[in-house]
Amino acid sequence: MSIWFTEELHPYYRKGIRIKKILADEQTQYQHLQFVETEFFGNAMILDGIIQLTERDNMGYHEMIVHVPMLAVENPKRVLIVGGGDGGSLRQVLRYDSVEEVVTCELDQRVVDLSRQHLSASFGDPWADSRSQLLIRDAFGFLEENPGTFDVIISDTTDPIGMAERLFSDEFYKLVVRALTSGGAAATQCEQPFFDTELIKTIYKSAKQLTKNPAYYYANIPTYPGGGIGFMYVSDTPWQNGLNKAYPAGQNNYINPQVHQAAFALPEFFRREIYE
Ligand code: SPD
Repeated sequence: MSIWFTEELHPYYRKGIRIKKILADEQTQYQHLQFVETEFFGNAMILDGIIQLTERDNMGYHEMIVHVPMLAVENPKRVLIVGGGDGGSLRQVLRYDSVEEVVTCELDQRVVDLSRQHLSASFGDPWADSRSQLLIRDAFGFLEENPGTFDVIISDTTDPIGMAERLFSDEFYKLVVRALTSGGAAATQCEQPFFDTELIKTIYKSAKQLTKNPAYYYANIPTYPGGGIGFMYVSDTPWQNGLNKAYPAGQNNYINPQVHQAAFALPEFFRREIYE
């Protein structure tokens, strides 16, 4: 079998990848969850028709959403991942020897179960690490119950549609900042400069009211709309604190010192929209 999977996140833009095999296809309590084997990108996870990750290009996403805040903070010990049920962010966080505890707050147990089955060749089994704790619950309540607790928070979410829309709200950012320790840092999945300018602008405004040094940065990921995605760094600690720090043990496939710095350089139309 060889078929094209076409994603239409936006009504004016489509992209496609060629698929070899459907590995899993089920309606969970929350969403339509699919795993497919692709021609070029390895296995991929698709939620409600939107590609969440592929084995071949997820490194740009997971290394950037994790290492930028982790390197900025001195010896991060307690980390919270909001979403992230595929385990890609968890795997990167666990590379740090300073980390004592990582809590992942994921709503859908099936995302974790099927990711363990279909992504293990790339991710291993980060859930088996004794420092990792999985909570199957909504992150809002957990954030409310844990002020001043986490050195790093990573919001590794789907797009702002349906139940995930709240994870892009001012209310959510307030809770995230409140749950950070002093000097702690968060990084959030923050969409695409061309397609989501207004949303990103609004989120930057919230982040600016809540912290001293928020900044937007970007990574290239061919299977996402527009070929990439951005992140909001949210902290009083400048992101530049993470430059020239030693990377944790293990191999990086995307981030290096030059990419780390350059990720914060924004195209002029977008820089103006966000920062002026
Ligand atoms: N438009 C696709 C956005 C996907 C963001 N979620 C990625 C999850 C990877 N852990």
